[in-house]
Amino acid sequence: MANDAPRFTPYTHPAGGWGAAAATAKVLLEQSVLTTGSRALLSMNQPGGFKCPSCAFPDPECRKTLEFCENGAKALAFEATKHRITREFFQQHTVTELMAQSDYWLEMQGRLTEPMRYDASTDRYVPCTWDDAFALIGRHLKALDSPHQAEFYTSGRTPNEAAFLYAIFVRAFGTNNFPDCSNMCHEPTSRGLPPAIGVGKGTVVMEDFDHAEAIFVVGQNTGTNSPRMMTNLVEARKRGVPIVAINPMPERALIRFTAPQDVIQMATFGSTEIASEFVHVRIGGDLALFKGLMKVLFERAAAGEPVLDQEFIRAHTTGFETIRDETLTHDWAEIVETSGISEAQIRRVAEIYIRSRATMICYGMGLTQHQEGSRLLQQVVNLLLLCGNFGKLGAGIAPIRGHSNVQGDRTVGIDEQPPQAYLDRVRDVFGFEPPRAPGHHTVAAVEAMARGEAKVFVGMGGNFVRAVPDTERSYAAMRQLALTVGISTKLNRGHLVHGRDALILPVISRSEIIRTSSGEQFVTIEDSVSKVTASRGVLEPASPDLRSEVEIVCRMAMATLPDSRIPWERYSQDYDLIRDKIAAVYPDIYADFSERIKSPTGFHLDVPPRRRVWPTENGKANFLLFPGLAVNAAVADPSMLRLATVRSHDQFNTTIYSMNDRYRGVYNNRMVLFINAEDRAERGLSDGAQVAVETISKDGVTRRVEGLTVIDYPMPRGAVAGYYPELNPLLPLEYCDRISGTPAAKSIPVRVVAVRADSAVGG
Ligand SMILES: Nc1nc2c(c(=O)[nH]1)N[C@H]1C(S)=C(S)[C@@H](COP(=O)(O)OP(=O)(O)OC[C@H]3O[C@@H](n4cnc5c(=O)[nH]c(N)nc54)[C@H](O)[C@@H]3O)O[C@H]1N2
Ligand SMILES: Nc1nc2c(c(=O)[nH]1)N[C@H]1C(S)=C(S)[C@@H](COP(=O)(O)OP(=O)(O)OC[C@H]3O[C@@H](n4cnc5c(=O)[nH]c(N)nc54)[C@H](O)[C@@H]3O)O[C@H]1N2
Ligand SMILES: [Mo]
Repeated sequence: MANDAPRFTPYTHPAGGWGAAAATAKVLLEQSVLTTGSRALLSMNQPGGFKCPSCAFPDPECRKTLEFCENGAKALAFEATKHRITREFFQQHTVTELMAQSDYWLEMQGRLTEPMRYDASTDRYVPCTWDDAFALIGRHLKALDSPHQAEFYTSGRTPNEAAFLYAIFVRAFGTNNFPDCSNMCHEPTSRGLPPAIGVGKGTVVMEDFDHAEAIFVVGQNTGTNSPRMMTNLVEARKRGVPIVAINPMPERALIRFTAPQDVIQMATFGSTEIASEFVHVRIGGDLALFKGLMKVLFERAAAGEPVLDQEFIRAHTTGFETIRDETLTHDWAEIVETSGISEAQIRRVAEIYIRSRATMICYGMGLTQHQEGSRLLQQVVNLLLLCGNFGKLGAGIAPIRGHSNVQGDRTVGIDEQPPQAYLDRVRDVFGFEPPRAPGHHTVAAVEAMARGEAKVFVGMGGNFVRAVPDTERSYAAMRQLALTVGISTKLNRGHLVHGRDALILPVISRSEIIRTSSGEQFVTIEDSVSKVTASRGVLEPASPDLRSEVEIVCRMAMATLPDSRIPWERYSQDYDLIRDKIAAVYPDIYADFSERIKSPTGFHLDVPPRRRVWPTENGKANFLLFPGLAVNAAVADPSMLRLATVRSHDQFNTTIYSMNDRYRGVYNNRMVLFINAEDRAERGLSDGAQVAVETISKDGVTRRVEGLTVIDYPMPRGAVAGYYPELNPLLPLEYCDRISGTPAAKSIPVRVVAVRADSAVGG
């Protein structure tokens, strides 16, 4: 499917409902998996079955219904597809030819079936044995001058057992170079929250949704990216709980949503109004909004109203006066101008917050992907602390994670800045001295490749080159490498932008059975609310020549570290042995892992702030000052617009399921730019005009994407949006949050350039 002329038809139905049911059936049919797929769906997220490979939203503790959503079903259908990529496929297409195909086309070719090695003489991937593949990896890694010349990427589908051993292997090899997808995603959560509350994770569990008296959903497109959370929001609305949605895009599902499993509501075409307040914030305007809310609280407290939880603040926190005094320096005009929200609405939202005795704040990429994402999240904590919204039922902070095991991978060691205590445990348990210096995160890894320092890239899942910023520079950097290894289920761009040597290693997916000499194995994952559950695939592997991620890690280790005393071979056969080692390295949270995982509904890892215990340096929860109202550097250019790169309803990150974005009313084409009609008219453009977009930056590099169609959309003034990954060429590598290294993908300063004579150039 190519990009045809885009069609824009506003979606007037509630999100979810029959539209979602129809879309689910259609995709199962298209991937020819109606029977296997439907059978597998019955096991998805059920005790004894496998965890949905899509998002990290938790399962309900006691819901009896089928537990999947339209997009989970899509993820499964595309994983369980009947289509296969064979050696004949690679024989028919050179890599250069494949490079000319779209991401969508590559995905549609189906599952990878056997290991392949790049052959430069024919520009083709050719079959190779697993033994040869591991030998090649071992040879390259052993030939490096320093272990720091290798980068070991992880994407968040990799289960705990594989990630834990990968972390041990790479540290035994000698580096902490662990770029991972989290570095582009919730890293501000992992780095920003610890100084404030002592943990870099969310503090809520599923049960809290049933007790919250107000729920904030900030910078998250729930209906598309965490659809199962919609059930919680619908239930909360039915209890009369106010929901405050804060977003520059009026996302359909946050306005009206019908739960596809709610049969009565579907039969009567009813729907639930979701947001009681939709706050149409400007891109990056959240800081000003939060300060406005806090200002209302401080003003009313000063007037004698009991709006703050003084006792909690006294007993548990530090820094209150500092943030109060700074907040009060901002006047309303400044707050309203920066946030784009009227004082009246800010006061209304503050009223909701004040009345609620238990508030949850959920957030996604709309808050993390800014230049000061980490410090912005600390302001969310400030707001929660003011009313004691930690350590009580229904309250807390809820980062809604992306990949299904991205949180778990970090917990078990995928961390370029590992805590020294973890390294000590690794030394004691495994008997080697791990490297102590911090390694590379994603942006640093690309920089090391570009400088020619990094030589080897191993990708445990994911699609690194497509996910990272600055596409052109990143492609060039990858192409300089000596070896690239893609450990994957599906063909993607990452296999085509490769090093001098390159391998594609196909893996058994989440929904498939893993058999070893010790019998069928299961793996575990940790969801967004720190709950660990077992995942056991039910389908036959897509090909007999696939290997599990655990086995691939073990065999890379054996090929690279022949003298290692770690029993890699035994781990690859018996995953209980790996879980015993996880328990040994993390006695505080994973004690008795093998026993506890027998519970069909899993178990929660301890999150101390839930008990009002703060593992910070001073043992307190800390109000942290972030002066001013700006989360992104100012740009002195009157033509500047802020661009947010977002997901459509029909994609999973770099995997494109179709060219449509149903809830936003866009069909046939992803090369669109959502723009406010006034911003558009001011630039002399007509609705539907063809434009190019250019990044405004001082580094002398021209970053430009052509072939975009402008679409009038209810965006705030000065804000535009378009799709990731097509717009990644516009995002400069250095344009990231300093604390976490997370690229500021939601706030790229751009200008729009008309490309047709009939529409004048806008600045
Ligand atoms: N079906 C599906 N599910 C997924 C994924 C997928 O691609 N497809 N990806 C998974 C992954 S890895 C992740 S991280 C999550 C991502 O899930 P989301 O966090 O929902 O990700 P995005 O689509 O990037 O969009 C975030 C939202 O932020 C808003 N936004 C943009 N700028 C701002 C701002 O300045 N302030 C505020 N308040 N909002 C802003 C956008 O309008 C958009 O609604 O979903 C996970 N689940
Ligand atoms: N501009 C911009 N850039 C962004 C973002 C944005 O919002 N805007 N979002 C960022 C975010 S939040 C994230 S998380 C990253 C995502 O970055 P990645 O996680 O690197 O990308 P994905 O598209 O999720 O990776 C898809 C590939 O994973 C492989 N795969 C699928 N399932 C499995 C499995 O079970 N095992 C293994 N080994 N491989 C598997 C398949 O081969 C598939 O092609 O992108 C980031 N980049
Ligand atoms: Mo993500």
